[in-house]
Amino acid sequence: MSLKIAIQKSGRLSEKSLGLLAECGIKINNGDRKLKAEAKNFPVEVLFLRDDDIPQYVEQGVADIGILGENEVWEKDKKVTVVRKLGFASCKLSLAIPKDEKYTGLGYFEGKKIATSYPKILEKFFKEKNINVIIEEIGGSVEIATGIGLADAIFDIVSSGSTLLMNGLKEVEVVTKSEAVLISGQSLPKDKQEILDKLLFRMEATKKASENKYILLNAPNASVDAIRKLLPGMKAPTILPLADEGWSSIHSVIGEDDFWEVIDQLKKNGAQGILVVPIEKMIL
Ligand code: PRT
Ligand code: ZN
Repeated sequence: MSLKIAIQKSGRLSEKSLGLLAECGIKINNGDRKLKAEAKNFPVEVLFLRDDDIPQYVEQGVADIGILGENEVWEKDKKVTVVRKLGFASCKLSLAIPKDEKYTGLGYFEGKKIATSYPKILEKFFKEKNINVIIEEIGGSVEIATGIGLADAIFDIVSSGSTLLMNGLKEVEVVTKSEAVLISGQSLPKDKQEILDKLLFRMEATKKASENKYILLNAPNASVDAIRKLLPGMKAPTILPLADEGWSSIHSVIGEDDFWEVIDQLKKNGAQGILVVPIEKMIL
């Protein structure tokens, strides 16, 4: 029994998807880029597919879970469940028009022709806004559609914005934002669900670890109380006496986002020899 995970064969998501599995301790040997590979040390089998096909395979149970952009999940609209957001491959799905056009708000698009690879998402958006548009579905190179006279505007993925810039376009509306997600079929058999739960537990431990740092410092005993309040830690900080009389060593965990600010306050309270080190896994 193994859990079948579909990931993108080659593209923007492939390396990060494999990296995520590796961080969870799942080693996959796919040197020759086959269609399938078994993990060595965890009951999973990885299927390498085009991202567009992943929702369908997961709905049909050919794969049990999959990793892909949320934009593809919305567009394909299959019966799958988003189990977890993964925090990579973040992008916007935006409307863009030729840069010299005067943009007057969403009403600008009434009766306009818009080229996109995401017709369903776009149709739903304009339907909700009660605006009639003509949607021209194309498979790729959407950014050239206005330049060659195929459409008045485009709806596409935007990341840095440089593709739009290079094609003489400007972003005028961000319709939605997307990132990589983990999806599963709507009901997994119990034994597969158990493997998925283990995998999710590992992902959570890895994510928590990346958001936190381990901090060690020395402080005069008189400051220990003040410093304890600054470093609540997972339960409470560890405080150990130093060989030097009157000094203690304090160990704790601190959020990646807070640590610069707290470090200033620690120094004000007499902390010395502050070390901040990465955490590999964190289990609460
Ligand atoms: O072959 P396969 O079908 O598997 O791959 P694909 O070509 O459909 O997808 P791929 O690998 O290009 O992208 C996979 C997923 O990555 C997408 O579905 C998004 O969820 C996510 N993602 C994140 C992006 C981008 N950022 C991105 N910048 N996907 C595409 N782009 C393209 C965009 O289409 C446009 O052409 O990059 C260009 C815009 O980038 P900037 O930086 O110039 O704005
Ligand atoms: Zn694709």
